Amino acid sequence: MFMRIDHIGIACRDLEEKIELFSSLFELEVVAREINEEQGVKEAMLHVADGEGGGSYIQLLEPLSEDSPVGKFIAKRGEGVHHVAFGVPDVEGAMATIGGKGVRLLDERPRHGSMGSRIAFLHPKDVGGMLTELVEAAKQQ
Ligand code: MC0
Repeated sequence: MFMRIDHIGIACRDLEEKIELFSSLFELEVVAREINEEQGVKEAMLHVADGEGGGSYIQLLEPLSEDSPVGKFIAKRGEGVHHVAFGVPDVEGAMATIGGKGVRLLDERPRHGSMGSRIAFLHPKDVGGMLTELVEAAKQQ
């Protein structure tokens, strides 16, 4: 079920500066930008590759406020890898399966994620210290 990495989320203080860094270092292109008020982030998706089930991306995240999840993370740990997101075909199914293994779900139901995806987070303390996101990519029209 957990068949691919959808994206790696990177917490950054200055989105434009880090877009410049990642696109010049790795020749990645920004394919989407969004402000997600519910998650408290301004973000950009940089395309890495396409694969079975969907693409993979570097996701750059700038907090909208200091008391948002990414704002608190930067204050505590500084900039860097914030979470790893697995692409899944059915996010409710994945939540039920992994919740059944005793992992705490941070979302009772899927929320809105990048590029029209549906997402849910797992508690980092139950996943070896890694904040984990489940992503059901938007269906291609
Ligand atoms: C916190 N902790 C982490 C962590 N954030 N561990 C690994 N990776 C992270 N990113 C650890 C802390 O160090 C602490 O451990 C413990 O978890 C509790 O953290 P806290 O700071 O006391 O508590 P909170 O209130 O900050 O909650 C942390 C929690 C929260 C992970 C539950 O940030 C959350 O619900 N995150 C899910 C939503 C999210 O992150 N949204 C932003 C990305 P110690 O040992 O010190 O007790 S939105 C996104 O990515 C969307 C746009 C998308 O992909 O489409």
